[in-house]
Amino acid sequence: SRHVVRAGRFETERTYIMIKPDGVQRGHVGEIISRFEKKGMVLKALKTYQCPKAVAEEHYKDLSSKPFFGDLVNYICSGPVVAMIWEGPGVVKSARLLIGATNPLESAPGTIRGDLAVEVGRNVIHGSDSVESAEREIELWFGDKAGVVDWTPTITPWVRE
Ligand code: IDP
Ligand code: MG
Repeated sequence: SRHVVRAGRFETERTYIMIKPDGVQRGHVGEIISRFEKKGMVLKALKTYQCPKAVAEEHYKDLSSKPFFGDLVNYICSGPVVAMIWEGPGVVKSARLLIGATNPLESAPGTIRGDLAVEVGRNVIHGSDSVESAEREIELWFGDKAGVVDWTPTITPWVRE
């Protein structure tokens, strides 16, 4: 019928978004999820997770030679994270814009980091930096596919043309 929204009608991409332990401890989970929902992105998976060191090291392996790598891994493993997959048109770049610059003192007001953080080592949230990184990170954090749901919101034609 004309009320049925067919999956696959719209071009989409996926990104890996993670609320880091400081964001969870400070009670910003709801606010952060709300920003992605309001934008029109679609939540495809969500879990709380106590990250083992090996997963944090693999996630940030490109930064393994940096002097802050050890602190970064300890930070990510310092408490539960909220791991998510979000989908939407150009969602990788769009999410990075919502998140703001890596250093929260340089993130624009209105961005998540610009509004909620002051230190690069406590910058509340992660978002994949490319489509390739997103697919790698989704495989790393959701490789078992548990909680990953392929669905299309019925309001999609009011968000997508
Ligand atoms: P991104 O999270 O904006 O993509 P990346 O350069 O990929 O930034 O760095 C990953 C994470 O490593 C940052 O979000 C931040 O938590 C941490 N980090 C980056 N640069 C520094 C630094 O100079 N000192 C301490 N931590 C850093
Ligand atoms: Mg990065």
